[in-house]
Amino acid sequence: MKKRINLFLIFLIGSFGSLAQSSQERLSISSSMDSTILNQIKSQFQLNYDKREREIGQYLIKNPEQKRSFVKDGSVYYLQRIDANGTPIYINTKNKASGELIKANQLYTGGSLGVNIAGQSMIAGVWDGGQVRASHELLSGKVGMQAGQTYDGSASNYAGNNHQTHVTGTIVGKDIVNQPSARGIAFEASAQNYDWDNDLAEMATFASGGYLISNHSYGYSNDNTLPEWLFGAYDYQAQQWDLLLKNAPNYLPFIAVGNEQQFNGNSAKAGYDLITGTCAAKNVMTVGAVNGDKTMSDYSNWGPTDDGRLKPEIVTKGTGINSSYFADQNTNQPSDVAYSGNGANSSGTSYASPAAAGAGLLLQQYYNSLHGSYMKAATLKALMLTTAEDLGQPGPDNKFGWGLLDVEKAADAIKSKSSAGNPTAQQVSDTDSKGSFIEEITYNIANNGLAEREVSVTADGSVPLIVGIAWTDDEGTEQTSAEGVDPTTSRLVHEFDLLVRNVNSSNDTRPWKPSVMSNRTANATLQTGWFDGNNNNYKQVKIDNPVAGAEYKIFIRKKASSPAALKAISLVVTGTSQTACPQTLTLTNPTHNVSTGIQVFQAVQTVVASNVISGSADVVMRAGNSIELKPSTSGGGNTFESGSGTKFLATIGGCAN
Ligand SMILES: [Ca+2]
Ligand SMILES: [Ca+2]
Ligand SMILES: [Ca+2]
Repeated sequence: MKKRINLFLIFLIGSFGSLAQSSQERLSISSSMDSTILNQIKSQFQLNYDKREREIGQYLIKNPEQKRSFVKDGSVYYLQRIDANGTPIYINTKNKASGELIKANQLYTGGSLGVNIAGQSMIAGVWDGGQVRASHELLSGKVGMQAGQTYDGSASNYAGNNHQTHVTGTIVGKDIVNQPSARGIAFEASAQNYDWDNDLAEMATFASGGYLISNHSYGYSNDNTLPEWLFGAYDYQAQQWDLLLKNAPNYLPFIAVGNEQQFNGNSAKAGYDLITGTCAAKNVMTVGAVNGDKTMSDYSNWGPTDDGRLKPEIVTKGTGINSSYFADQNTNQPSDVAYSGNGANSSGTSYASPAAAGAGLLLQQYYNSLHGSYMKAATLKALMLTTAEDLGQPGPDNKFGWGLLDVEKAADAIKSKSSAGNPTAQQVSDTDSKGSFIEEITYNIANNGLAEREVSVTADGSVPLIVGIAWTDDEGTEQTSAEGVDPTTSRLVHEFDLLVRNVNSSNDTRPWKPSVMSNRTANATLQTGWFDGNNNNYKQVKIDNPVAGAEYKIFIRKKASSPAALKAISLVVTGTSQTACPQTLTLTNPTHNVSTGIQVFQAVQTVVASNVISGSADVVMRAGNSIELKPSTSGGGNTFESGSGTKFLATIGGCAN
C-alpha cells in the first residue's frame, strides 16, 4: 500500500521545533551522576558553611566596627568568611548588556542558522547578591527566588536587588515590543534565583536536578583588604567548586572575572594577577568584558592564575548593557521605563558573564535538538573556546583569554558535527566529514606519557583547522598562604596533551602555550614538547593554513603523574572537510529499494526507489540547492510516493546540515 506525499508535506529541518530540556531529560542527567557522593559533598558544604557562619559571628562580636554587609560605589559587599589566618574575606557584586556582538541572534528566528532557538524550556540558575524583582515585566512568570533565600531582600538593599534583577534580565529577559535592546540572550528561557549565601550547597542540589548552567556575577572584593597571596591563588573556594563540578560533569557555572583592573589590592601587577576565589577554579567558565567595538574595557580583570592557567577564558560585551532594573524600591512595582533609561544601561563583567551563560543555554538547547542529548560541561567549554574570535595579542592572552564568544560559529560546529567512527576505540576517524567533530572520548589512555589515542580528520583547507581538548579535572591541591606569593605549582590532577600531524608531510603542530605569571604581558608561544609547562585543562592546536583534503592525525597522551582511572576528554575540531554535496537531488520512482533504517543520501545525484520508504524507516535527503521530486509513474503530477505510515526528511542547504 502506498500513499502520496505532496511536495508541501516535506519537512525542512530548519522549521523543526526546538526540543526543550524536559523533566525527563533532566532526570536522565540526574540519574547519570552518583547521588550518594553528591549528597555527601553537599552535606560537607553545608557543614563548612555553618562553621564559617559561626566564625563570622564571633569575628563580628570581637570587631564591632566591621559590618556583615554594606554598599560602596553601587556594589554590595558581603563578609563571606574568615580565612585560616583570621582575615575577613569579602565578596561583592561586579557592577560596572550584548547579544549581537556575540552573534547569539543568529540562532533566533531569521538568523543564519535557520532555526528558532531562544532558550525555550531551558532553565538557568542565578546566584547573586540580592533578590530578583520577579514582577518586572521583562521577567514576570518565569523567574523567582527559591526557597530559603533570605539574604537581605529589603528595600534598603537596593544595589543588591538591582544587581540580581539586571543579571537575570541579561540571561532571560523577555522580547518586548519597543524594548529590543533589553531582550535577554536566551529570552524564552526561565531562571531559578538564589542569594549568594551558602551557594555551594545550593549548587550541589541544582546540579543533581539535572540542570546545566548557572551564573555568578560576584566574587572577592579584590581591594586592599585581600591578602596579596590570594591574588591568582587556587584557594579553598576554587578547590571546593572543582570538587562539586568533578561530581557534576554536566554542569557549567559562568563567573564574572571582576572589575578591579584599575583599582585593586594588587596594584604592582598593573591589572594582571586579579583572578581570585571561584574565578580561579579549573572547571568553571570565567568571563571577562570588552566594549562594543571589541576593545578591552577599562575595568575587566586580567590573569593569569599563579599556576599559569589562562583567565579569563572568554570575553563578551560588558559595557552599556540594557536590562531589567530594580528601579522602584518603595512601591515594589514593576519598572516600565527604567530599563529604557534611568541608569539601567550598566557596565561590568557582571553583565558579560550572564550573556555567556545565556549563550550556553542556547547552545545546549540547539545541540540537544539536533543530536538528542546535552553536551557535558567540558564539551560546552571546549566548543566555546575553540570557536572564539581571537582578540588582542595573537593567540590566547591574559586579557581576552581565548577571545570573544562567537555563538554563531559554535552553533555552526554543532550543526556540522560529524559522527564518530568508534568513540571507545583507540583510533577513531571522522568518517562522514561534515565540517566539525565534537566528541567525548571515554577511551582510557594509559598514564605513562607515551600511549596515544588517535583521531583522524580531513582538513577542509579554506579555513583554519582548530583542535581543542578539555576535561573536567579533579579538585587540585589547595594553595595556602604558606606557599607565599605567586607559587607556580601546577594544580592539575589529570593532565592530557595533544599533537596534530599532517600525515603526508609529517609536519607536527603543538598546542598554544599561554604566557604564565612571570611572563604575563608576552605573546603566547607554542609548546615545544609533550607536557611542556602548560597547566591548563583546555589546550588548543591551531593550524592556520591546513592542506585541503589532507589527513591530519590528532594524538592525545596522558601524563605519567595522572591517576590511572578513566577521565573523559572532550574533543572539538573545526575546519574539517565536508563530503561533496549535490546541488540538486533528483528523486525518481521506481528503481531501487531502500526500505530499512535511516538512509542518508547526500553524495548521490539521483535517488531512485521502487519502495523508497517502507515500514517505519526514516529517510533523510540532503542537497545543496534543491530537491526535485519526479512525478510518480502511478500517481502523476507533483507527487512522490512513499510507503504507508512513513516519513522522510528533506534538507536543502548543504550536506553540513
Ligand atoms: Ca543562597
Ligand atoms: Ca599572584
Ligand atoms: Ca588574543
